[in-house]
Amino acid sequence: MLDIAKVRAQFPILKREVNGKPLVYFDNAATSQKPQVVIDAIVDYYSNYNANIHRGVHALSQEATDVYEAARENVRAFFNIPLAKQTLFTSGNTHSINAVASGAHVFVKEGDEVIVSAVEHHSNIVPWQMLCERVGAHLKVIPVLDNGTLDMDAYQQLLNDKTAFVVVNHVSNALGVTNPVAEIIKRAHAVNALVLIDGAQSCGHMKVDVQALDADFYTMSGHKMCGPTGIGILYGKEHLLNELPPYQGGGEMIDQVSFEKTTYAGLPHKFEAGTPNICGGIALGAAVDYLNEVGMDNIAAYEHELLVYGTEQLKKIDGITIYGDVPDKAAVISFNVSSIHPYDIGTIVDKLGIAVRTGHHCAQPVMTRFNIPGTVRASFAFYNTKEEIDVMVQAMQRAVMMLS
Ligand code: C6P
Repeated sequence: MLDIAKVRAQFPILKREVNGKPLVYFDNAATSQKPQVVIDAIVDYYSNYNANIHRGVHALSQEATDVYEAARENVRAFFNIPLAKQTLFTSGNTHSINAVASGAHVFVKEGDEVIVSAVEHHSNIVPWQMLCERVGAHLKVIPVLDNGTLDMDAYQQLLNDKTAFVVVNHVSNALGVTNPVAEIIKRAHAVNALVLIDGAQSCGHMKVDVQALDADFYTMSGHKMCGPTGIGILYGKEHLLNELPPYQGGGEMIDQVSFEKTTYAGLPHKFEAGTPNICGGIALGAAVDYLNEVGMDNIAAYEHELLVYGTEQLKKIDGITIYGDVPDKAAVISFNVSSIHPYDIGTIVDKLGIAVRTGHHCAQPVMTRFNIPGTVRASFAFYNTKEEIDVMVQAMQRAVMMLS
């Protein structure tokens, strides 16, 4: 059970007003808010032990290195990643996916097939399209059914001995639907294909165990799980990370450099060229500690309660269409009302202090599939309340009245 008043008190931003109204922040799928402990970790690093890591023998450098590596260990345990060296720090989910796709010519050859789903974010489409163009492979798409779930029969039909990679998000950011990733992985492995799961919308909202899923690669963004922007995680199976060429060359990722030949460092450094986002890594470690303290099961259960309540209340609005209204989903509600443009609704509710996202959510193929320009998207977090949902629904009703 969550003590919501206590939880909310830990997020300073929730006390502010927007346009003269108490902030109702329902844009958590874009980025989560940050608890005081994460803000404190950032201030503490820059105030007390700012130094570059893995480089200096001096005390500050060692202190920063220790805290940074302890943060990596926190993140490792949070996702049940076997080893710290498989827990790679990146700048975010987009970077993590690109790091795999840019070197994936070692796994995907000319004539091979890469399967993506129709509900992917652009960052889990475009890098794979680029790979396919580079190596002469073919991109195949798992279609989405009218209810927002993936067509698993069609997926089965797509799989064959040319399938080299399958890339799917755990939770769709455009619809909120949770995809059956364990089953997707199992079927892909049956044809010896590798699988990358984009965890941008699952991380921080549900318990994720990369080993139980048997994912080959799993990607996340720190800013979606109470951490800062500019930090993310790439998990990969050890033998695959060893095979994957480095994404960037530079300091820290090398073993020996000469003009004749350079050899690379081992994991995780091979993929961490240059001075990393030290503060971001440390703050993500603090975010993970915080989420553990609140409890991922508590978070998932409470957010589901918000989803059920929010869906019920929004359905009272005449002319509403919710996309992806299925039981197995995260606390994300994507909808339109009659033929009103989502942007117009978003603009009016913003005047009432309510932050929702409108538009295509960087998932244009989803919008094309449903023949819409975009949606209004309300996405909840564990620091939101049913009272805030009531405020949003009233505001939506007012906006619809004004725009009808
Ligand atoms: N979706 C949203 O409002 P980055 O920007 O690298 O942190 O994450 C990219 C990304 C990849 N996959 C999925 C499923 C995502 O939801 C996102 C980010 C935000 O929906 C910003 S566009």
